This record gives sequence, structure tokens and C-alpha cells, in this order.
Amino acid sequence: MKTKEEIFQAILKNKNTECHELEQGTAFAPSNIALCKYWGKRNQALNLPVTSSLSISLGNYGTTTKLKISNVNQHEIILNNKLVAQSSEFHQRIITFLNLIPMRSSHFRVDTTSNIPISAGFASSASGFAALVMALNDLFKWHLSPREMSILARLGSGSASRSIWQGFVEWHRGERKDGMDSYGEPISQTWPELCLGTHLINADIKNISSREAMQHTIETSPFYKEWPAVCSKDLENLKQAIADKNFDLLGQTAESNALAMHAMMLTAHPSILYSVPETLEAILNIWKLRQNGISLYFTQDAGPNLILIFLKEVTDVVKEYFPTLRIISPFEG
Ligand code: 2P0
Repeated sequence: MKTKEEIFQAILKNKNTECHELEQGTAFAPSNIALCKYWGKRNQALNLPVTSSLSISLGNYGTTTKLKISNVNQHEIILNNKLVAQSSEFHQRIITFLNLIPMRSSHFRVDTTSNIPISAGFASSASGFAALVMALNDLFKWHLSPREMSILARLGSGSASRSIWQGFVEWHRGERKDGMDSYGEPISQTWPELCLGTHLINADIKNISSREAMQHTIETSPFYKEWPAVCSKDLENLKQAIADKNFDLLGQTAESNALAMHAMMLTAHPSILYSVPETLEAILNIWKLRQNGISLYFTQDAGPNLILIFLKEVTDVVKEYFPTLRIISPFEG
């Protein structure tokens, strides 16, 4: 079993793939931000990662998808109330994914709403593919386990494997060639005092996708060989920090993991730089606050924006320095 089609067939064996045109499937999946990043694939076709990774969900920020059979003779994709052009990459990616469903004869109407900036490094494809798989499960009443949904979502976008759950999620790298052991698993610990803040610097579509950037890093950065060991140590520290509720260990580890990923990209040929001057300005401000005794850390995905990490008790100070911050309490709804 090596292709996406074969994995869909195996998971959906004996499952119904027909439904009445009046039926609808609906699901919400949270966006997630990795504290230990997924950066590089051991199998590009199946989105199998080189390393395990660990994320936290963004609570109510994510994607809601409603799915039904289309009554026009073609797929219809609606994003934030606008019909998406068939020629767009967004449309193509969703259709390519839906075409993996075995023995499906109908066209779909996919109505998707996202309350996070698309493709600006806030992992919209993660919640998008997770919500799509969960909506399919709802529409066809497949009764898949969250683990099976995680595997299917991964085939759409790697980080989607972590967006099936709220809270902390570890995505196990897995060893198998077919990736059946590469899925997300929630960590049961909650941490109500933990806050995230999205510091939006630029919501424009980035000029190099994560998908291309991670492959380019693997192929050209002389430091990529160090990455698996960095992640393995960071993952261990993060799990310890979560178990002990050791906030400084969590923040330090997440921040240094993100910086290592961006440093590695700078050493690719040609270099990839997602940061803009405002990103560095914000980082320097965070470090200055830390020198003044405020426990504030950040992580940065494949984009110029930052996600700040702090405890509820310092919210007022953080808001003073970052007045436009959107604050998220992942464990408080
Ligand atoms: C992550 N990112 O762990 C890392 C860190 C961005 C920075 O996963 O090619 O859209 O679809 O598997 O999942 C974004 O990459 O890439 C990502 P594909 P994906 O969240």
C-alpha cells in the first residue's frame, strides 16, 4: 500500500460513499500552531514527516466546512462566501483530495469558512483539510476514529493531521512506508492559564509555500542534517514542560525550535526569509520584555507573523506592548 488512493481504499473499505442530495455534513476543525515544527518530508506523496512534531490548537480559530452533493454538474468550492475559481490552486487541491474517495460518482458543494488569515503562516490548510475530512465523515456517516481521520487529513496537508483535536497534539512521525503509524495523538493535559496571541504583521499570501520551502531546505541547507536531533530533544522538553506545567521550559523550547527552523531556511541556497523588519522589531521587543522579567515567548510559522505565548497573569502588560494582539485561550473555549 503506497499511494494515497490505496490508503483511502483501505480506511474506507466497506464504507458507504453515496448520500441523498438533501443530506449535509458539517464540521469545525481548529487551526493549530506547532511548538515543535514539522519541516521536511520523508515521503512527499504521503506527507510523511522526517520528525515528529507537537502543536497546540487555536481554540475557536479555524475552519468550518459544510458539505453536500452539488446540484450542478461540477464541484463547487465556496470560501468565505465566495465561489472559488476552478483554475485556482485552492480549488485544485480540494478536488484532487475529494477525488481520492473510492467509487464516488457525484460532485460536491464545499462551503468553507475560515476565521484565520489564509496562507499567512497561521496554518489554514491544517484546519481546512481536517474540517473537510470531518465533514465527509459526518456526511457519509463513516464513523471513522479520530486517528483514521488524522491519517486521511495528513494526505491533504501534513499539519492537518494535528487539527482533528483541541489542545496539545503530538503527530507521530511513524516508521512505516505506508504511513499508517503516522498520525496525531492528543495529549490529555489541559493548561487553562496558557494564552496565545496572534501578532499579525502581514496577511498577504506568502511568495513561497511551506510545501516548497521545506523541500528546498532539505535539498540545499547544510544544516538540515542536525534538524532531527534538535526536534527530538525539543519534543522531549515540550512533553516534560506540559506534564510539569513548566511555562518557561515550554516557551524557551518553542521559541528556539522556531528560530532553528528559520535559521535553517536562511542557510538554504538560495535563502528563504519569511521575516520582515516588523517581525524582527517584535522579536526584539519580546526579548526586552523578558529581560525585564516578563515571561513572554513566541513562535513563528512559515510567514512573517508571530504567535506570542504567555500566561494569563501577564496579559495586561503584553497588551500594552502589543495592542493589536488577538488573544486566544486554547483551553477556555
Ligand atoms: C508546522 N508548518 O509544523 C510547520 C511549521 C509551517 C511551519 O506544517 O506540504 O501546509 O501540506 O504537508 O502542513 C505547514 O505545512 O505542508 C506546516 P504540507 P503544511 O505546522
